[in-house]
Amino acid sequence: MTTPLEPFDARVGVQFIDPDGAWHDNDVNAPYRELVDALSLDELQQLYRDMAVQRRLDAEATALQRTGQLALWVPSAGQEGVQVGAGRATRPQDWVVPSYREHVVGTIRGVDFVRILNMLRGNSHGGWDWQTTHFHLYTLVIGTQSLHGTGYAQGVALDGLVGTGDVTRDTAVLTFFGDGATSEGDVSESFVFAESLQVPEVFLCQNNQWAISVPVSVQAKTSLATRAAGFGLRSTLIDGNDVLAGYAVTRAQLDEARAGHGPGFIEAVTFRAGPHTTSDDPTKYRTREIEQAWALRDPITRYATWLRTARDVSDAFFAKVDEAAADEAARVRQAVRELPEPEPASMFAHVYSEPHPLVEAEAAWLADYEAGFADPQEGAR
Ligand SMILES: Cc1ncc(C[n+]2csc(CCOP(=O)(O)OP(=O)(O)O)c2C)c(N)n1
Ligand SMILES: [Mg+2]
Repeated sequence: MTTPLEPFDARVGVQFIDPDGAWHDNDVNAPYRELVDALSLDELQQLYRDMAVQRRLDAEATALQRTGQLALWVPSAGQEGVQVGAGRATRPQDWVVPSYREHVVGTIRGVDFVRILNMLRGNSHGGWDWQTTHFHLYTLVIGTQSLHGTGYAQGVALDGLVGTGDVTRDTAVLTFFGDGATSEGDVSESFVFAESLQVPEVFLCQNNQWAISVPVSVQAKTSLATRAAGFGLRSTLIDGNDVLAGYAVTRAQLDEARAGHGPGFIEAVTFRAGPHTTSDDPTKYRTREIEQAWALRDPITRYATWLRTARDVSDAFFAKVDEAAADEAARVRQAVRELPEPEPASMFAHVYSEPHPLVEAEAAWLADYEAGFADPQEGAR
């Protein structure tokens, strides 16, 4: 049972707010300071609201899975800092290519959380409108979305949507994956293509310390940010549990990509506080001591402390957020229970855009099989 326990080293990575909620200025975060200073109090509070509501929804979704309403839940508790920061750093025209854990990025982009749970209930292979939200569908095949993101970013560049100087037009692709995914060939290939073609893409690696039961210390002997720099990517290490570092660095990296300065990489050091999924039992491979050490670095508590002490945010604000989170959880609970059952044949729709003989044969087999359960008396009544 091994995993790094060292505190985040703010001498090499970007961190504004430390685990105690204290603010830091130094040479490493100085280039991003202006972006943080530009945030209004409303925007700062929105970052908190996003994180706190998602934490509540995470608990709700776990309960829904445990009561048989979902087939599976993929928790994101502990990772809200970088996810919210990065989601809020995108511009409307940008495209997000997620893996399967970036639920709050989806809701920030306008996806109803219920649509995500509809998929995890087993009702759909996807089920949200990625074209209007610019939040692509989840992929469970580790690392493959990295290549999709690079191809998409190449298309964006071919469409002339890079480096025009128009902030409402210039577009970047933000691609998410985990620490474990960096060991996949697809991710290395996407780095090579992105760098050689200079596509407008930012790779955001959430190093949550684990690839299911395998600690990152097994996958890499240098930091992942160092490895990415070896591919020539503009690479930045950040404290992924500091929402302001997540926001400012992603914003700066996306700005560079949109301006036509090629791809970038962010390693966000964070921690998956819960299990890999509801099918996993982390007590089998990590100690309570590790979980407690990381709980002290939680992204939400440190940010709340900073908002209270540095921005005089009052108890009333936090109480209102708790209320809003409980209301949203209640809405989601009811909506999930009321989701209509899909037609079995719908699983064959959208596999290919054109009719496909193999899919047609499988659909016909299922129809025949289902017909075998028909009540022979039914026609006679
Ligand atoms: C190609 C492939 N290999 C193996 C798996 C099984 N698998 C599912 S999640 C996972 C670990 C991924 O870890 P990481 O990339 O760190 O992302 P995290 O789940 O920690 O967010 C593995 C190996 C898979 N889904 N796809
Ligand atoms: Mg991981």
